[in-house]
Amino acid sequence: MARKSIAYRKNILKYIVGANAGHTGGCLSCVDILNVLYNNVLNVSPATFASPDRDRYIQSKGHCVEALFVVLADHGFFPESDLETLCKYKSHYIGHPTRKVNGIEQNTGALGHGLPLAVGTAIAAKMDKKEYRVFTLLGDGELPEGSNWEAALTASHYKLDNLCAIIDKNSLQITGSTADVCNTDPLDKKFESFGWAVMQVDGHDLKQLAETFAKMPFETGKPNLVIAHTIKGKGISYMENQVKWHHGVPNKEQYEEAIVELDHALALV
Ligand SMILES: Cc1ncc(C[n+]2csc(CCOP(=O)(O)OP(=O)(O)O)c2C)c(N)n1
Repeated sequence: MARKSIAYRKNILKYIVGANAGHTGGCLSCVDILNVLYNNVLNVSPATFASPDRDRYIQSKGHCVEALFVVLADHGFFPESDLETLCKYKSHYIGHPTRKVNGIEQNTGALGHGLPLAVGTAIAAKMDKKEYRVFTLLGDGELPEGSNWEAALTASHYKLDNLCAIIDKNSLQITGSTADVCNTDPLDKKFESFGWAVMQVDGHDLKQLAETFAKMPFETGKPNLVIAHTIKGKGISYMENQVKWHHGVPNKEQYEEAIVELDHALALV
């Protein structure tokens, strides 16, 4: 799994550089979470994607679709070579999730939509007496959107313990730190007061992430929140915690330097 995370990081950079567009920092902060979800938690595969019993994953921080594309390609939802068309004319592989791409559950990208969609899907599971679970990944910078808080209230009202929201808490958003742009801390206390069961993890610790998801439901009858503490740009020293890499694209030298760093990390696994 650790080797996969590094391979995913290399591919994220490769395809963002090929497209000359993408959300590099936020992809690198959430890719370990996606690794654990797709390789350890979700019962989704190309063969089961049409099944009504599949787990649902909705990526609310849709701008980081490149991380999701790379993981879906690894799982055979489409040939990896499709990603060479990323952000090219007439390609379905655009800069945000669209259901035109196999494996994508919901169109997202306008922040604040993933959690409401996930709540509706989790209510549907309860009404249909289905066992599937619904996961959604949010950025900490999208939490000022009011729709999140309506959804949070609704999730506890309907006792959606089949729902798991994950906040990729890298503490940066598009123009600065989340605390400066619109502070939403303390997230644990806010969600607890909305009736959620909250766990906090190191969002780059694959074992901790897997153990946390295995504990679902954290409390019977309560929606689950995982606050994943992460580093924007994780894995590339010159990108880490730098707001300019929110949608920065590495030039040739920077790309080569990043690959050297990742190959070095691979040799240590
Ligand atoms: C409704 C809406 N407003 C504004 C934007 C523009 N936007 C794109 S990414 C972003 C910052 C998001 O921050 P965060 O969710 O923390 O992303 P991460 O740091 O994880 O990449 C913003 C404001 C948007 N996509 N949707």
